[in-house]
Amino acid sequence: LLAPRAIVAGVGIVHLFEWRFDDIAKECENFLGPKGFDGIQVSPVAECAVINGRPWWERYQPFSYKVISRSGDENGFKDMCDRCRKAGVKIYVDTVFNHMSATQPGGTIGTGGSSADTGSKYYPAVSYSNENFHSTCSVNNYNDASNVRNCELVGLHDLDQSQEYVRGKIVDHLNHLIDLGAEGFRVDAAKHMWPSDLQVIYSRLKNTQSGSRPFIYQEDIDYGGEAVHHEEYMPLGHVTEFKNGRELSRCFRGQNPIKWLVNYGTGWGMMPSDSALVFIDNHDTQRSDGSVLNYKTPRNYKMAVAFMLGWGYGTPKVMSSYYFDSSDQGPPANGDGSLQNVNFNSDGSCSNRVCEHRWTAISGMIGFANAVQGTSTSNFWSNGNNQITFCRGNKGFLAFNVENYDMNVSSQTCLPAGTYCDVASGVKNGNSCTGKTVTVNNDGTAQISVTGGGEGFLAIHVNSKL
Ligand code: LM2
Ligand code: CA
Repeated sequence: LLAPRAIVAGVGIVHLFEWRFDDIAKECENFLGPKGFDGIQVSPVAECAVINGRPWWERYQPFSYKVISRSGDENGFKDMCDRCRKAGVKIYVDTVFNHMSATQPGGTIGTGGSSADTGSKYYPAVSYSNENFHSTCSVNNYNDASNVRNCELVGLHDLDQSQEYVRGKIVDHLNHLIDLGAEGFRVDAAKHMWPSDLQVIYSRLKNTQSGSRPFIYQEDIDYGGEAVHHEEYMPLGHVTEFKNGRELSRCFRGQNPIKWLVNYGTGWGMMPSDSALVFIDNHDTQRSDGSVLNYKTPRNYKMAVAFMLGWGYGTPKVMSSYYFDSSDQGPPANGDGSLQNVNFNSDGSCSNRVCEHRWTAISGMIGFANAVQGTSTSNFWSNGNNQITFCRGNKGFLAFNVENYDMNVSSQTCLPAGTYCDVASGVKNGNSCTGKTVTVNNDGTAQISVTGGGEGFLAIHVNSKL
């Protein structure tokens, strides 16, 4: 008999954007579990419209609540949930229930073969018909909450969640995903639904297989100045904090001195840490928002992600992308339109995807975030401008250099004496480091150098000690 594998409570969600379920299951076993990731955001799993050119965004146009998409079917979903759970990794599903599809050309079918008369808002495979939707109008006035919530977002037929019938269909779908093994949900377009309706829907959800309430994070883009506020959603679950990506991108592009990070979080007008779901870029902003960093400027990007994972504000989510040149470009696909399996190089990087989550500096910071769980930030030091260092309890130490000159300082690391591997530049491998080493003296100080040629930051922690 095999002993049951311990469920490791990890830190950090990774969005495996447009991955197949079979690849995700393997990634849990081979990489995410061992590295200490908490969970995965999977792309919408419900049947959606098959749209010409197979853009990624067809998945935000549901045709039914059958679990069948280019990622796989219901059996594949369940198998993935089971295998990831055994590896200590949770599955969070991106769920789309603000709307169904927009009006599509006649003859368009869903990824599971279902048909719909989209022009008359008739989706027999759910089944929804015209009376279950708000009457047609366009979301075009963000100063008016009723317009935002009762009209169509970019032409997507807007469901009326105040109807008991509609609530029932949504609840059944989410509970079915829980039965199959989902541990939580990203709620797409939460801003476009009434919090009072969401509250009813969430309250009817089952506990998950791990015996807890589903982890819910609601997508609300709120930079301030609009009618809908994230405070309305905070009592219901976590809420996306979009300011995080913009602010940290400014900092790590050298547009705002990083000395100001001393009170990063609520001190910067962001929501309370225990409500905030934070990320640098997501699948939308990496394409559409030039004010956020993405994989295309890797050095700055890694610094921003590292700060997010190392500082301890909010629940962090890491993006894992495919390469794109234009915003509509779909994921790597085979000639028949099916999603390509993810392939790997001998160094562990992906060959047909970006896979930011496998970058040494980023997976290393997942290890850091696990090691420093439960500690607070202390000993913040800056050079008065663009170099900072700080401790996380006596578990971890971080240094960032955004100056265009080298950083060479003697720092208090708050760590026990010894030799540590820098997880920005390498990993601990037996009793040596593949990257830089740092020697901590008996008084906790160490000589820290962060130079132009490297990653722009340095991170050591108790589990990277030789
Ligand atoms: C979201 N969060 O609230 C998703 O993060 C975002 O990716 C979704 O938009 C959006 N809400 C709706 O679920 C994406 C994509 C849009 C795309 C929609 C629907 O960003 O560009 O809209 O999915 O597939 C596309 C066309 C748009 C057209 C619409 C309807 O780009 O021009 O509008 O389909 O045909 C006429
Ligand atoms: Ca709505």
